[in-house]
Amino acid sequence: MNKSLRVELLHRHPSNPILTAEHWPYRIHSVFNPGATRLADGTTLLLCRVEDFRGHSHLCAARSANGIDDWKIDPSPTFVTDPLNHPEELWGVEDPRITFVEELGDYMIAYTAFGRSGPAVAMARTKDFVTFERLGIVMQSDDKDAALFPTRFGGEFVLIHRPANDHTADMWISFSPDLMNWGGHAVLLPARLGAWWDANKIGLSPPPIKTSRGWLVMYHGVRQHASGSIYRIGLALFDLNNPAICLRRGQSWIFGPEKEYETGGDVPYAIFPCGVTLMDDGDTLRIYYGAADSSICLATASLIELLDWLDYDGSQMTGVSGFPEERVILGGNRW
Ligand code: BMA
Repeated sequence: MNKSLRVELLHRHPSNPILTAEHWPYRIHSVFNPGATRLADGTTLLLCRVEDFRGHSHLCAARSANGIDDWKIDPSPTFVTDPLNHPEELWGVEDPRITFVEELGDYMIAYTAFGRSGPAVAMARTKDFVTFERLGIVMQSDDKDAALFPTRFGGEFVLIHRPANDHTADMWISFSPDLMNWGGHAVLLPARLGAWWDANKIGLSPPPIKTSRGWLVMYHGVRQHASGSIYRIGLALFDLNNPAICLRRGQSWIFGPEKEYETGGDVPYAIFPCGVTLMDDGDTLRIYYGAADSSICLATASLIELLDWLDYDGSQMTGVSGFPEERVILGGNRW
């Protein structure tokens, strides 16, 4: 394919990877999949997944005035596992997604707690990324890739998450009056089938982004092939007032592993964004992603361009994401 004909929606920062194990003030194996937010003073905070030499992960905060370099990294782990009180964290805490909930005055962190029963979705709240209050498991295993919406809908908090079984991993939506009791579970966005880039296994990437046209959701699709898997990123748009309704879903992926730091590392061909920030121009997104489970990288995108692209490449959805139709038309099993 003529590379000049390719649509480049996400632009890699020239100084990628922006954070690696070498930057860390203490001894670690790798750093990847950071949650991101901008603090009240404009500082970018990354809550990074850090893997130690046991293979267990904890979270560590890195702060930067410009969100690109000169990171001030906490001198010791910021959010460590607490397996005595929270056995679900026995083997680590992973992949945080941060949502500031104005009503609570807190940053809510949805993360993967990895314990004997498998990965589960847990939540914690903080005001300062120094002290944290755990809410514990909110979705039992096997579940991950979760983030909270910043506002309630119809009086309820809303969570996107990704329960999985041996055959399928679709994105789900759930509702809660108090962040503890969850119900109204429904498939939000199903994995496609067959040859699609997002067949069989998908999951939320960063938390949903509010736009004038709806909630823009970046998600990862995992394509299995003979020598492993390829993680790629796609887009979908959900109704502003009812985020259970999918308005459009992109057909093509918009970002995939290409650079050496994405195709080589502990888990080659894995790109995994968990954090996004919006710049003061109201249009530029900074997407922070883990590359090959080995480093942290940055890509920028224009919100307007992403929405325009969805108009062009996306299919209009009716009901629940075209899921039943595809199952009937394409036939076959989901695995
Ligand atoms: C996913 C998650 C991510 C990880 C990716 C690639 O299932 O566990 O944390 O980056 O696999 O290994």
